[in-house]
Amino acid sequence: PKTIYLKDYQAPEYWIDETHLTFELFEDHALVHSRLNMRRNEQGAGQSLPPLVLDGQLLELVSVALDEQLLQAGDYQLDEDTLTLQPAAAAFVVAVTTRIEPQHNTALEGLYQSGKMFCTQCEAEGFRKITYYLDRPDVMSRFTTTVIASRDYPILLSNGNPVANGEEKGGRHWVTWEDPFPKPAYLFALVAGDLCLIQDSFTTMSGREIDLRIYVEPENREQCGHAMDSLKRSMRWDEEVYGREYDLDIFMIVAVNDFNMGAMENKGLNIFNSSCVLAHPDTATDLAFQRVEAVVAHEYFHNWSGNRVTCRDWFQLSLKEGFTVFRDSQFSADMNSPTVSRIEHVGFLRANQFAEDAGPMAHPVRPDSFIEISNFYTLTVYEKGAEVVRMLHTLLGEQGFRQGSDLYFERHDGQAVTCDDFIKAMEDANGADLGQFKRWYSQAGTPRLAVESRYDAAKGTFSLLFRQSCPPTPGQSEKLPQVIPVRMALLDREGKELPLQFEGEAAPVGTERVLAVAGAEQVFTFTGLTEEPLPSLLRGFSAPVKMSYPYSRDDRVFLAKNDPDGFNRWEAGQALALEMLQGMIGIHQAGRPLLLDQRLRDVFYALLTDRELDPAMVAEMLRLPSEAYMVEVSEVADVDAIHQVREWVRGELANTLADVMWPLYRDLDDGAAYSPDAGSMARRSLKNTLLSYLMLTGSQDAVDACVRQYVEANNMTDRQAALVCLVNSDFEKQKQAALADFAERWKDYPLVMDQWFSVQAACALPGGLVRVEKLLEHPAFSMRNPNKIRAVIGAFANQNLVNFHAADGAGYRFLAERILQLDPLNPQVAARLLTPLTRWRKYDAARQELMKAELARIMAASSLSPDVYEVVSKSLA
Ligand code: HT7
Ligand code: ZN
Repeated sequence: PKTIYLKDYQAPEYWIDETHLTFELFEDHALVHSRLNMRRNEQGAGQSLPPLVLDGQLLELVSVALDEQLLQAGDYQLDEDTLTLQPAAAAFVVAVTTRIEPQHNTALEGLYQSGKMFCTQCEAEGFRKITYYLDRPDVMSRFTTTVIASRDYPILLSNGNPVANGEEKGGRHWVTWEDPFPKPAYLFALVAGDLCLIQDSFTTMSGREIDLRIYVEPENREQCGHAMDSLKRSMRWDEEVYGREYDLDIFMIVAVNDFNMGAMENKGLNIFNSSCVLAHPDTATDLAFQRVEAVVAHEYFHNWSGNRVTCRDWFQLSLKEGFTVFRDSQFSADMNSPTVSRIEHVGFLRANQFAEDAGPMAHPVRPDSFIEISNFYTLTVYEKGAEVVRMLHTLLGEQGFRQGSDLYFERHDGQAVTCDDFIKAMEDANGADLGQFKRWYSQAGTPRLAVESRYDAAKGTFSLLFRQSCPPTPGQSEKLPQVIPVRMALLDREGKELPLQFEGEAAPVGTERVLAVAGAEQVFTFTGLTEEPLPSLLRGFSAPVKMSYPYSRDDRVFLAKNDPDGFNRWEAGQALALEMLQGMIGIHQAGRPLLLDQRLRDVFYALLTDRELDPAMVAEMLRLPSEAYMVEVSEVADVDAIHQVREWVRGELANTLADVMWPLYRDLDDGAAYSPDAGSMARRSLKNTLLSYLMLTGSQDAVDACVRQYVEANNMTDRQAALVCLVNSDFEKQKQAALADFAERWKDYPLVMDQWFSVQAACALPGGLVRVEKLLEHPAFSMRNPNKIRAVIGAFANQNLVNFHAADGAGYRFLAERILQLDPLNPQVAARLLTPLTRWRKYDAARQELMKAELARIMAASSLSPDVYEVVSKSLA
């Protein structure tokens, strides 16, 4: 496979002003007729006309015509990936007919069938599997699309507005759609099916009435209310916070069951994985409700950050994805608790993106090269990219950032641009120099920020010394200093924020500031301090770095109880727990008995007995650092020790605090009618965190409460939480009864069965692999459905660390076999499943050998997809 480099980017030789498509859909194939009004790119004018090289893959070419002349075989060249013609004039029309087989498209890229529905997924390079085209994001065209199908498919959709429809002979009908906004092919969409419609409307800030439509399979009709509500709130929020108004007359969402990712922002016709649309209290957990809200918002926000202003090339992917993730995280923070929402994001980033940044697939937010672009829809591009935009927001301030985004949208509306263009708009709107800041786009790896302090009592000064570095990553051995915004405060002995005055300043300015650390070493000195303060650093995780400061355990306890910044209270509690757990892992490995430092118990006691605190915050603070995060921060991760010590600490906390946990659990388990509001979600979150601790006591009272909660729950959050506790317990009878009941109750609900699968696949009790192999044989499991693959194989390999990393290597072998089985069917999903094997350097020598052997076995297989080849070859390099 060929590597593609950012440095080789060249503007296209031709533009496509208009794209006219006609799809004839049949039961065993589809015919796609395209008519492209093309024009030479003036940049190259003067020289002779270059050949026109159209992208196309897995297509059967039926006919090709140039300016209405049907071409013969010798008039064009056809190879596996391209169709080459020689135009005779600077403006011309190409007409192509291709034959494709959506029914056999298991890769779910291009036009495919999901159940009885036809749908498309064109990002990044799926359009070339539909017809020959200039399939690159900088070629933007106005699309007109006609879909012709049998009456068995009453709903025929594409981008834009419907402009005509009619009947054909033989029970067939057609609809024509016109999209007035030029767009790249990756935003093209088509849907045909027997779908039911949920309709609503939205009045924009300028008074236009937008027709909102959600199409789902009829049995899901009752599960769309939350998505519709989220959509309306997203539309209003984007107007209020970014001044962005929706531009077409219709906005459509379609839910499909077979989808490689979460959703897709096709212009005016978003296609969603049904897991990101459907939500009903009986079938979806609070977490699923929040995900629906976030994904609906994310796809909607793309209408501006991605569609109106798009990417010049795929190296710029974070231009739209990083910015849009930042926008959706701002929205989620505004809709929910901002602190809890940030805690969840940061927890996810640190456990997962940091691991990617430290592994063989590490790459900059704007990668320099790739083999298969689908492999670069990564946590680095999305999540770290969003952190980069967040840092801009922190450095420029709310108003400055808004001025920058206004300028960006105004300047580049209708264009395909680069990350540099985004930064330039931010610079120009603020008179700022972001030259050094741009290194965040080009340097991979997670920077380290070591902080020390010096207090000079005589002078009343307190200095913070910052030292930054960044470890080498593949292809980048040396790194230059980056601009690291550190939001901070100084606290007195009561935890009060002190006024902040830099040396040289006439008077203090506020009690919280952002320090822009730009040098490899940099000192900031504050004056007017009559006692040594305790710094509260990197508040809200103001930069995606690994920061260290020599806090004592008592400092951490103090901060966990007293920091006025909620995020840093959580952070101090996590750091305290992590430090203790790491110490205990060493003790456990040495075979010595474990003992719990009472300071952690004291922090927990304070949280459990202060009824003034936000229950969602308490739930977050009662959660110990995840196993995945503990692996990430380990030099050599001993997954068995991590699991055993962490569970032992959880058990100790449960046993010694059961007396205060029980009354709180009972208060929260008040039998109240279900409500989806944030307060009720927070109470459920704390209640279920407590239940999981109480179950660790192994008492009859606990299992009785758990079974009762399972049986009496009036919502899926409580029912699923109880199921998780039972599945992870030794109460065999109650466990089997709950699993059987759940499967029987929800056997006709694929998304609920996904939960049933993943709860079991993630269960850390011994025998995990045998259980997972049995799940693969369950009639509801299918290797053709990405959600099922993620629910069973993904949950096992990513969440069930002790079983996946079993010392005999059986977990690794199992995963490698599944990847080899899946690769010919769905390369994108197969490549994603590889992630846990790519992390082999984290483990002991014996496991490293076993993991590498499985990677080598995959590498040796014949005809690997470029997707899997790229990940495996880079992992072994
Ligand atoms: N922009 C969308 C990306 C996407 C995708 C990429 C590769 C393969 C399948 C895909 N489905 C969706 C989703 C988003 O970020 O909004
Ligand atoms: Zn996106």
